[in-house]
Amino acid sequence: MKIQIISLFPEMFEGVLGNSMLWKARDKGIVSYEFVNWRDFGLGPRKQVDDTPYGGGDGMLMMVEPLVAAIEKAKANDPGAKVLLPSPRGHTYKQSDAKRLAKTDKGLIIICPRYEGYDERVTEWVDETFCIGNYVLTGGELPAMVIIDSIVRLLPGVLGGETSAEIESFQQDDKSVEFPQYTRPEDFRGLKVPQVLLSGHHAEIKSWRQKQSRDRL
Ligand code: 4G1
Repeated sequence: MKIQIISLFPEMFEGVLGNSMLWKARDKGIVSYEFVNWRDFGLGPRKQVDDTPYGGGDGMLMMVEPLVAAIEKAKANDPGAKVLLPSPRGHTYKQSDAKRLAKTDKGLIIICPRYEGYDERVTEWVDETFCIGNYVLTGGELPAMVIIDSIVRLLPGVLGGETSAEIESFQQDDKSVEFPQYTRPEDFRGLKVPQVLLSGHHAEIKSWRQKQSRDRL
C-alpha cells in the first residue's frame, strides 16, 4: 500500500512512522510512505498556500489551487489512490473504517490541513472525510497519523505473530471497550489481581472479560 501525505510539516511524521511496527511494515515492503511537498505548489514568489476567508472571520484557510495541484501530483504517482481528508466536519473515524481501508488494495493520499481549515471546493477532489474526535487541533497531521497507524497494523503480514486474536475477537465492530488486564506481581502494595484471572477457568475468564468490556471507566 502506497501512502502519500500532503503536509506542510512532514518532519512531524518522523517519530511515528519511524516506530517499530510502522517502520517494519515499510522494511518488509508492505507499505511505503511518501511526502508531497505542498509548498512546491504555492502561488507567487512567496509560494503562498493560505489566504483569508471570504465573508470575513479569523485566521487563514488553505487555498484550493495549491492543494488541488498537490493532490493531482499525488494522483499522477498513483492513479487509483483514495484521497482522505481529516476534518472536524467529517464523520467519526471508526475501527470499521480502518478495516475497510486496510482491505482495499488501493493507495491512500492523506491531506493535512493547517490554520482554520480549507476552501470547501477542495472536497470535489476528496473521496472520504474523517474526524477523529471533537476538540480543536492545530493541524491535520495528528489525525493523519492516527488513521495511518490504525490501517497499517491491519495490513497482512504487519503484526506477524503479535496479533492479539483475543482482543480483536472482542472488538465487535465499533462498540466494544477493552477489558482490564494485569501482569506480575499478583499483589502490588495490597492491590491484588482479580482471583478469576488466576483460576485457570477459561470459560469464567472469558465471561468476566466480556462483562468488563461492557463497562467503561
Ligand atoms: C471547529 C479535530 C474547528 C480537529 C470545531 C479532530 C475543531 C481532523 C481534525 C476545529 C481536526 C472543532 C479532527 C479545529 C482538524 C484545520 C486544521 C482544521 C486543524 C483543524 C471541534 C482546526 N479529526 N482541525 N480546527 O480543530 O483538522 O480530523
